[in-house]
This record gives sequence, structure tokens and C-alpha cells, in this order.
Amino acid sequence: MRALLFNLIVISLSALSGYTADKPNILFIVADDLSAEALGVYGNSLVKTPYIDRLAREGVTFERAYCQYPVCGASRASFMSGLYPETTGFLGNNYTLGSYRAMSPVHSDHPSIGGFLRRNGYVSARVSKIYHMGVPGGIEAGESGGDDPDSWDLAFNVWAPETGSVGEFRNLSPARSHWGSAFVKITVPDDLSVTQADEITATQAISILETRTLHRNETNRMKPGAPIFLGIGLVRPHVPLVAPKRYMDMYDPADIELPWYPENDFDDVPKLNQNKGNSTQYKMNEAQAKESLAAYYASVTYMDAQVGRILDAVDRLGIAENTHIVFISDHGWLLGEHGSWQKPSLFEPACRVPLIIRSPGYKKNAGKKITALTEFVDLYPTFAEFAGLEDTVPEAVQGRSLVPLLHDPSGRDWESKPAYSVMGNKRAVQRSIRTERYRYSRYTTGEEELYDHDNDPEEFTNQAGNPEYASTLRTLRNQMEEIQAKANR
Ligand SMILES: [Ca+2]
Repeated sequence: MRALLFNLIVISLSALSGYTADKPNILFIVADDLSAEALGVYGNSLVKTPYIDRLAREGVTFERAYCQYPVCGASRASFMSGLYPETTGFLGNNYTLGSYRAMSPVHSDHPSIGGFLRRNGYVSARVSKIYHMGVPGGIEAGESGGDDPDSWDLAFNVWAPETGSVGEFRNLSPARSHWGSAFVKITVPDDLSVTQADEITATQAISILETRTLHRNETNRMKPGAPIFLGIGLVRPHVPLVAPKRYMDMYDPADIELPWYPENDFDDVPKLNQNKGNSTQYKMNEAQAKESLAAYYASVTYMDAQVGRILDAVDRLGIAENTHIVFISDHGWLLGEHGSWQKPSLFEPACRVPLIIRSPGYKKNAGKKITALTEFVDLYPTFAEFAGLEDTVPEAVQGRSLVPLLHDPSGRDWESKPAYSVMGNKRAVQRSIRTERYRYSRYTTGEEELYDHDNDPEEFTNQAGNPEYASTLRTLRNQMEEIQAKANR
């Protein structure tokens, strides 16, 4: 009788709170400034990324996923809100979703995916950089940056030394002394690695998972029994390229090959897309560029090791069967392609992003690669569907759930739509679309770029002025205008 009464109380409590223990956890791991080209699973044979590669073997890898804006703040606000950057007006780094809501007549109550899930029975938490934080400055100050407090029940910043790290400090880019974009390499003694941002972040994230699982009934004051949406923000390989010596030692700059590009590559590239050229921005000689790339790979491998710690914790805690893990970078990055580095840029490597999803329900497709065109606004409805909330996704959300591609990675039933990336500011939005075959970009100067990926995957020959592509160009202009109209809604 007592047991029955207890059961009734438990049932009525869970009904009251709206929590259902069988809803899955969602771990959302966001790396910073990570090019897909710097991961083993995306074909890089030099870089060592055993843990992200493991995640890909056990999940699915999106080969053609694109960010909405190749810069931290704008991209993060976009994927967290499920809205294009032109819709949020969040074009750059210096806005918050809160300021957008305050200004917006139509989206004043629009929740981020974190806010949406926490209103629907989840406990939502972040560790470190999910919305924009300055790297290194914001991390050195332990600040919450452009955070959206409505997204989280719990938010943890990390406070780490970054450019102040003890170790050997070198600036490999003579033309830059701004530590948020210079190629600063810092080799940290191995026994001090515990001071580093991503190690602290992984430790905090693991501790949260332990609290939610091992102690779920005893000590959880926060929504006891609720599933968790946990955003884990890793700041590497964003510069400064800080890594313990044992990771730096894995890469000999002599083994690094810089991407080849034609000498006259920029002759047909609009000025606005030449903005990250080494010859004007960084002035690295060949040896410095190779050492930068080696240090970047070391930072990637170090970040990958933190992903490994998180995956091990998920296994150890026995929650793998009830936890979706989604790994992305906030945007792509140029690693010397076109003699250019970093972001923003509308070339393919800056807009294309790594996206790997391991979902317990789709093991039959483990290791599959998905070539369907997808974009980051698709994450919001995907997470909502993981939580069984697909019918109540706010109408404003502009993406579509990726779950059909988890069911059928071939994409047979997936309607192909162009992926849309922009850069610039409110007064001058530079736009680009990626279709199955083409990349088409249009600048506020009136200049255009058209690359035919069937015969020019490295985007060396701008066909916008080629009469043979005239009808293709007309089609692409129309497609861009359609998306632009939707984004400006
Ligand atoms: Ca970034």
C-alpha cells in the first residue's frame, strides 16, 4: 500500500513538472574556428583526431553542412535562435539575442533552442562559449560575453590564461599584433595543461553530467530527473594556438604542405572576398605559415582529446543509450587556401562546417556520410525533434529538422535547397549560396562570384563573366533572392 501510494505521488509529481525521464539528453559540443579540412574524418591524413573520428564512426558525418555567417557571434546567435543573421539583425560579433528581442516587433518572445527546451521539461546548461565570447580576452576575464541568459538554467564561464599562459610565446604573423587574430603559438609545459580553457570546460561538463546522473535523486535541486541540454563550448583551435608541449611535438612544420593556388588567383576575386589574404593581413613567410598550421593541428588534437574525455564520461555514466551528441564548429576557416587565412570569407572552406551527430536511435547508419546540403539553422528543429517537440517548434524558426537524414542518410527524400551564408554588416550584407553544383556570391559593390564545383572544387575560376554560364547565373540570382526575402522576413 505504501509502495502504491509512493508510486502515485511520483507519477503525479512528474506529471505536474512535465518532466519525463525517458526524454533523451542532448550534448551540443561547439568547437571554435575549426575547419572541416582539419579533421581526420573529413579526409585530413596528417592531423590526429581519434575521438572526433570515433564519434563519426558511431554516428553520421555531414559532408556538406554550412554556417550562416563565418564569424563567431553571428553564427552562434543564428544556430541558437534558428533564424538567419539578417532576420536577427545579428550581423557581426557585438549584439545579443536579448538586444535583438528588445528591438524586434515580431520576435520579442522568440526563445533560443536552450530557452525552448528549458520551457519544455529540460534542464538547460552551458559551459564556456556557446554565444559569442572574445577569445582570448573574454576567456582571460572569465566573462559571459554576448550570452543569452534566457537560454540556460545554469551557465558556467571558464577563466583561463590564454595569451598569459606560462610557456614559450611566439607571434608567427609579423603584420598582426591583435591577439584575437594573430598567429600566436604558445607551447605550455605538459604539467600545466590543467590550467587551459578546454580542459577546465570538459572537466566542468563531466561534473555536470555526473551530478545529473549519479546524484539525480539525492542532490539535484534543479529540475530533479529532467533530461539535460548541455552546451559545451571549446575555444580551440581559435587563436592563440595554445597547447601542451606533447601536442605541439606531434607536428613537425617540415611535414606541413600549404595549399597550392594559382599565382593570379585573386585577379577575378572581388576585393571584399580578398580580405584575409596573407600578403596584406599576416605577412607570414613560408616557414611561419607552416609552423602556424602545425600549431593549429596541435590545438585541434588537444581539443579532440577533451572531446574524448567527454565521450568516455558518457560511457562511464551509462547514459550513451539516452544521449544525442552533436559536434560542430561555429564556422569554417581558411587554412592557407587562396593564400588566405581565418575568417570571415565567402570561400567554401570558411562557410563549410564540420557537423557530426551520434544518435542512439540510428545505429544502423553508424559511420555513414551524408552529402545532402544542410545548414546551421537546421539544428534548432533537429534538437526539438530529438526531444519529441517537433510539433511545437516556434513558427519563426527558419531551418528544418535533420532527423529524416538520420533515418535515411542517402537523402533520397530530402528536398535539396541552397545553403545560405552571409558576411558584412546591416548596411552592407555580402551574400553567398551553395547549391549541389555551384557557389554563387554577390557583393554590395555589384560584383559576383560563380564557382562550378563539378570542375573547380577549389574555387579558382570565377565564371560569373563567362557567357557559357549566363543561364546558370540567372537561376542562381533568383535562388539567392528567394532566400534573401525569407531571411529578411
Ligand atoms: Ca569562431
